[in-house]
Amino acid sequence: MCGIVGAVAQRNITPILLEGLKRLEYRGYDSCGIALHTNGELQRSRSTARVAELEKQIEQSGLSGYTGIAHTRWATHGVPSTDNAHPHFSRGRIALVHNGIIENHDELRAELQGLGYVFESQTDTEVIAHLVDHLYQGDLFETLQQAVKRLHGAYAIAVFCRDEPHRVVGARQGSPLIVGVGQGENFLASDAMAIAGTTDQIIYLEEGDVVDLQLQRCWIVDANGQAVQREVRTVHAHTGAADLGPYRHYMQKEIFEQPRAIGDTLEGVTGIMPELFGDKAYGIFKKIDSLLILACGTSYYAGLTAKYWIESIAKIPVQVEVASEYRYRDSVPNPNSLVVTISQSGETADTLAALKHARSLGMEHTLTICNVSTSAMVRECELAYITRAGVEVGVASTKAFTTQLAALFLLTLALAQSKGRITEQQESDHLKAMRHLPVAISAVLALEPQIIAWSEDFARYENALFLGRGMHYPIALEGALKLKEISYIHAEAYPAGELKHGPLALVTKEMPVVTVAPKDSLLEKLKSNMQEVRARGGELYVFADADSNIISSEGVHVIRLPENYGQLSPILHTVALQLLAYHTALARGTDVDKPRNLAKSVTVE
Ligand code: HGA
Repeated sequence: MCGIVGAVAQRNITPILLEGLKRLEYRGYDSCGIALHTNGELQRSRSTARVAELEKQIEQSGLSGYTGIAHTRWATHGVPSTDNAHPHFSRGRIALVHNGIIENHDELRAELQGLGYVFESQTDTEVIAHLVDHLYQGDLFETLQQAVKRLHGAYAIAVFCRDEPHRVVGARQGSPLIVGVGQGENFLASDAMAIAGTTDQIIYLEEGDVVDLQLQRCWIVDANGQAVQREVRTVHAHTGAADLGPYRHYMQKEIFEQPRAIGDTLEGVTGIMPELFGDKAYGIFKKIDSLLILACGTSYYAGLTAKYWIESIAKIPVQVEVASEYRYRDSVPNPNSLVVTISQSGETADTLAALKHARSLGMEHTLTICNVSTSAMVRECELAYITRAGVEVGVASTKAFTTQLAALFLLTLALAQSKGRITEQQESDHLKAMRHLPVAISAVLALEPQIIAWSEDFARYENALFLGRGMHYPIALEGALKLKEISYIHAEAYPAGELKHGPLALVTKEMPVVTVAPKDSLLEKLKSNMQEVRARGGELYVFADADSNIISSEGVHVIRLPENYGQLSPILHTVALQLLAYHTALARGTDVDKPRNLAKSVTVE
């Protein structure tokens, strides 16, 4: 989602701002822009195309400056258009970018219009620019502190003023913003990766902070207006995604990276121990009597899969909640519950808010499974397991999901050990199976040609049903989500036993039914559900495994995964479903890495 970069320096910062925007591109955006202090005036360039286009535009105009801000926008208020793209100006004096949503924008707009301000965009952001201009009396830092008191909602803001050429001011509440401290220059950005290479000295702003950046000054006040010192950390952020190599899309590359990603995620795990999750994990795992997992989207399905594992192996009750629902509903808190958040970026606004909500209800023990070690989620949780998927560029999550599953399986084993519910032999068998995952995944990837053959056929459908049972039900959900995200085929997933309670009414020749069918205790029941589909003319696409004993016949297409992988089978079946979604999307000619309307890092509510 939106990305922010800002700089105050003694050199032309245009290349730094553009490079920062490129590094934030993976988050997803629909327009971009840059504003600079040039010859005593505010100048800007905005585009609804890619950052590369903006760069060309800037090369042609020769725009340069020592102070400025830049932005990638993922529209929430107002269509993606040049007028709605940030930076927004007010009276040629204030330039401002924003990430988040201002909930009282209507009220503020009416007030500012009453004062004579003319709005050029449909965004909520423009009200902040005019509000800052209205309150400005010569000190931008003071002004922003006053302005944010009028804002309801979430924001990360970077702003500069024509009349103070060597100053950029920032503020955050509910959206990420960091400061990069340089020598005689300072920076603002949505994450450390955006300015990696320029500085590795990073301050993570806290909720309510307002920061004043000048050439030699980085001054922060907290939500109460008190001056605060925030720790400056040395952060070696990844400098972005590697080349595509032989792959056509990042998603394909990331699917094929999964053996490496899972291997890296498990690297250094020499045995099962709670301390893998942090020094205090042993005491906490001993104490807790249940888990509350909070997540969104794909991460939510990882949580659902973990519920099956944890309840079956560690015998601890698990509740899994969609973060955006949990944060607003009345729930009954259990102070002895371990709150587990799952997020690829560690900046997912809904999950962060749900975490805070859980804490406010008295649940103090928190753990996160996250792919970014410097993220807000990791900083805010007591315990963490960092997956090592590497930068994920494709909007549809692949390697981040399977590495989350690997981490959650480790969590299952560590919890089971803490509760004395697993033998040493079982631990070592599970660990052996986990270590074999990279090889087992490679064998599934080798099925690609068979999956391509299916996808050519599959691409003609407009709807699809996915079925799974037990711990493969969340995998069916994830398979359906992948397909809809990137191919735009409407797909729904059901636990197969639910078929007769409704979705069977949809089954016709035009409704393919993808079935996740490994050999497990529910397979025979699943086979009956498959018969119900065939009896209505539905076409079955079955992902079986070496032991499932399902053979292809008319209307029943079967791809057999090479191994029966027991408890870890969800990970292997996921890989097959990812390939099906990818190749179907490819056959339909969609923009696989940047599906319409979606963003990678969901930093707004
Ligand atoms: N509400 C603002 C910014 C949106 C945003 O933060 N997206 O990630 C707008 O619509 O321009």
